[in-house]
Amino acid sequence: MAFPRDFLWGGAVAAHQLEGAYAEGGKGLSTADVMTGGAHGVPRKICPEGPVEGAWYPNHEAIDFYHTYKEDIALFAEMGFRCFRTSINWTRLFPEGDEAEPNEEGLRFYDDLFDTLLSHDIQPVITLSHFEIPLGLCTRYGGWRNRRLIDLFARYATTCFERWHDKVTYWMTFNEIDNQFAAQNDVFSWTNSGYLTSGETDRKRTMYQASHYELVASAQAVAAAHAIDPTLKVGCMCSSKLTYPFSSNPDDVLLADDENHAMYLYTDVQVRGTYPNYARRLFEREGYDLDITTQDLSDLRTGTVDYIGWSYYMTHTVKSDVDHDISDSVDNSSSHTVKNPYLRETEWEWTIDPTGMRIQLKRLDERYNGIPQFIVENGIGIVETLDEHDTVEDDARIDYLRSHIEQMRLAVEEDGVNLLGYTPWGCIDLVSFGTGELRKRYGFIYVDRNDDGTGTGRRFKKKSFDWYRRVIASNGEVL
Ligand code: BGP
Repeated sequence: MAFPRDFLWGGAVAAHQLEGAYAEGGKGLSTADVMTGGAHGVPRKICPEGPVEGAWYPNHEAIDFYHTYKEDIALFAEMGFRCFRTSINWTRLFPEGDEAEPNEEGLRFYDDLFDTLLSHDIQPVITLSHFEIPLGLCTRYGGWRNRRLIDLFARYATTCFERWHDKVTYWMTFNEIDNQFAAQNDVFSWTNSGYLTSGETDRKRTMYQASHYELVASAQAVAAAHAIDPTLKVGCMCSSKLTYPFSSNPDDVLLADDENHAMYLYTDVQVRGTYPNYARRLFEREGYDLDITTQDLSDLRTGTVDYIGWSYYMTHTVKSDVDHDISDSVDNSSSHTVKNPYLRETEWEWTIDPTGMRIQLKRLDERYNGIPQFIVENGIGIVETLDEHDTVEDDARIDYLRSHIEQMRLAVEEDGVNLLGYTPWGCIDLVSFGTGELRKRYGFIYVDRNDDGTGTGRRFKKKSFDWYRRVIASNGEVL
């Protein structure tokens, strides 16, 4: 038997991508609520002054999970989910981000959500900040470039641990903390940092400063969780950026090695509790002169994580004699990126590379002496419509997930990797983060809702629904 008996099969979502009800229950505005929909290659844009009349904000209603969660969770239970990863909308608890006391109505929503999950024997797996922060913290303090956010996050995190430590065992602090630097242009800044780049002169320094404050905040949260309840498991969450050399040319190999630091810098700090030498040298060389105190370094040492949560969608390939101009890029891709001739791609040009998942599992296992890992996102976005039988024959999704689960099994069985669980992304169709569209679908459950606002909101089981149910029922034996 490859997977442990208690392996956490489930699915993953993020609050602002499915809850909707963006202004209900005393909720304040978050950065995600003022981010326009992108679509067709147009970058999404943050409107710091608040939602603009006529602009398209897909997550304002999303799939209305705020009102439908009981029915949706019943469907997850039918698939046999053992866990469900979602995030807490920080602004349901602290509408502006810096209130002294949390909003009771927001707390009650999550009380009920977690109780509903537990009544179906589904463990909540909770991310505290998934690519959003209260807009107030962004406009008043400049988001994570301000040290003040460490304390404000600590208050939010402590509120959550105190309230739910007996309902939630597995926590993550920041979603994809290594995805800090999205905006190369001056249009917006996305991900978890919540600072606006407009007028920014030294964006990379700001990025490392903001991520340092987040790393300290994360470490303090880990320590606080353990003090409140030593049985809590708090992980980091990174986006796998596995990068291959294009050839055996040592220059390509060396380059790929360095590019892999884009993720490992963050796991190194959070697992080992100290900045690696290559990061220190980078800061010195670039003259970043970051605000890093002795107390910060001690906090990092104390608050090391219990496991590594990570997302896996694709791999990258780099070539040393290629150097594209990426000044307009809105993601954090490398200027040395080339196509990998061995890999197919999705409609969004994301490579499909199941073996890469096993390679990354092995690397993290070797780098961090067998630390527990949790694959908390994986999946394929596809444009889909309901057929005449009110279903979607999503064989491409089944193939994608099957091939990844096979590699995961090999990593556990052959390589001895300590894997806690697997939660495919977007287990129910939701708003895509990158494009802001509903048409990029990931779910086992189809939601009848379209980007132009039409649709009944009804839920339909895709072909993959039954397939995944059998996977879980057989503990990964029947694929
Ligand atoms: C990850 C994010 C998720 C999710 C996923 C898929 O980076 O953590 O929030 O959105 O990517 O990406 P997209 O929605 O752009 O297809």
